[in-house]
Amino acid sequence: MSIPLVDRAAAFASRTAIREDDQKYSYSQLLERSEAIARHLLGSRTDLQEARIAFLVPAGFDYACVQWGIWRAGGIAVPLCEKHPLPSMEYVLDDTDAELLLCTEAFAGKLAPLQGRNGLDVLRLENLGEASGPLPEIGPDRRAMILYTSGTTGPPKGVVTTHANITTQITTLVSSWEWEQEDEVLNVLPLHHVHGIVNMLCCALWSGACCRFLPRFEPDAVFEIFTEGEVNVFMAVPTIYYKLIAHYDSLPTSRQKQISEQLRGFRLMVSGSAALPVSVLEQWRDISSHTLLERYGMTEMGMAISNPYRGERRPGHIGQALPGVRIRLADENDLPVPPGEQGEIQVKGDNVFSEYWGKPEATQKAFTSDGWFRTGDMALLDQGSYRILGRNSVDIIKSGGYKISALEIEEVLRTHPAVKDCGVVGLPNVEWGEIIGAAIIPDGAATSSETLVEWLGERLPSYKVPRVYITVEDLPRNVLGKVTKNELKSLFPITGAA
Ligand code: MLC
Ligand code: AMP
Repeated sequence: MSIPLVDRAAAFASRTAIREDDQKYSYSQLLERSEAIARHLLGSRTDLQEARIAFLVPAGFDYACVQWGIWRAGGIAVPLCEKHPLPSMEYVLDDTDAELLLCTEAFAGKLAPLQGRNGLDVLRLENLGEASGPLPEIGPDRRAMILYTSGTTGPPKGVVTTHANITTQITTLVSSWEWEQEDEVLNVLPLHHVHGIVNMLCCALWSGACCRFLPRFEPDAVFEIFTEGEVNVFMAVPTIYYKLIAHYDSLPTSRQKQISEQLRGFRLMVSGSAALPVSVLEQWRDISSHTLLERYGMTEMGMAISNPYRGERRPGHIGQALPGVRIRLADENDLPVPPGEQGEIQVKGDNVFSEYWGKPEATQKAFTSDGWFRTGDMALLDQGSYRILGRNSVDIIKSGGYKISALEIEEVLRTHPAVKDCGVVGLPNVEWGEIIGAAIIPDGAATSSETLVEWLGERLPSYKVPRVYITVEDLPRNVLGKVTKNELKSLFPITGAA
């Protein structure tokens, strides 16, 4: 047994797999380089036996080679995010007990303090030596990847997916969205989440298509690439479409016409990871002549529900269950709700993850006694199409497509010497989905929001740093003493609600 995604690549040998800057890399190069990395990782071992290998490399050819190299050596790939400060990376490295952190020269300085931490080796990709020997056989149940996601309790949890899970997640999308060899997808998303990794990179590579990268999202650069005329597939979070629309509106009419003409020829444009405002869908339709295909997914299961590739895409709806994915709406007792009533989306299928790394209790709680995965998202089946109504926890925030735990931010904030207590909430915002707000009860003199932003930025990824601050004498609470978050939200100024 081996890894289907890798095995298929030989059939596409001379085709371009990855484009980055002005460089094109073929499937043969990807196979060769990932094999060399796998051999080096193995050294004198015959199989990494699910050792956790963390890596921080730019999105592009190196990323794909390292991911495949780890898989081919039998390890578990743990991608880190360059936007994360060291404490966030340390958390992941400690939690996974990673034996090695692979990085490129660009990140070596930042990561140097981690050398030797709990026996961790930090190694530069450029310094990998030559090695030889056979690669291990990898079965479908082998754990392949750990991605971190925020939950309602405690710090982020590592979502473990096996090769079988990932293969199912890929093949479902490849067939449903009719991926083709001739496709070229532009990938501007971070590569520590499924949207960028599975939906774009892996689906493109499965199909013999090309995945093109931009070092970071920048609207002008995206339009520049669009009008070169080679990209024909685009997928992004709603915030990115919002930003592209805002930029388009600022361009001269002649340039707008050029962009719109090019976009009309695209095969597919997808939005997901957060609710797509109907206003954004409509404005993008005016610009591109495309009705965005909105789909719904989660780190724990890849994509589960999607509007059709062919057929009516209903604005404000996420569509139908993808093939092979079973969906039900359930009440608080995990019983299916009567038709037409709202309930929690629960999911079964080979796409669903196997466990939270090292957290058997959290894993158990995530599933019902009869094996359905509890997503925590509330929905309604409305004339054959699911519509998301919200989440069953007010403490989960989605901002810019990132899932963020209010409780995690509160815990960090409370360690600031000038913060006696605090409450963190997500405030509706048409650009970001939600924008993070923090209500602070100061301990003595109030600290400026700039100081708090800077202080938090050293401890949390920037997308988890609250952008709006208010000072309060007390937090609204119910009779049990629990902070009433909806009431707390109403204390904030309006910040661009949809
Ligand atoms: C950044 N900024 C924010 C912010 N993030 N402001 C409010 N809320 C936020 N969440 C501000 C910064 O402070 C900065 O302000 C300015 O925006 C630019 O910051 P940046 O970091 O350079 O932002 P940018 O690169 O433009 O990022 C926007 C983005 C990014 C949309 C590209 O958020 C992103 O990549 N999101 C995608 C996340 C993702 O892949 N999610 C999928 C999860 S998987 P200033 O004032 O300093 O200029 C999943 C399952 C599924 O959900 O279904 O797919
Ligand atoms: P993550 O944990 O980052 O994978 O985020 C998964 C969450 O993103 C889901 O539980 C939903 O709350 C949200 N999500 C993904 N796609 C959509 C969508 N199309 N509409 C609304 N919410 C979405």
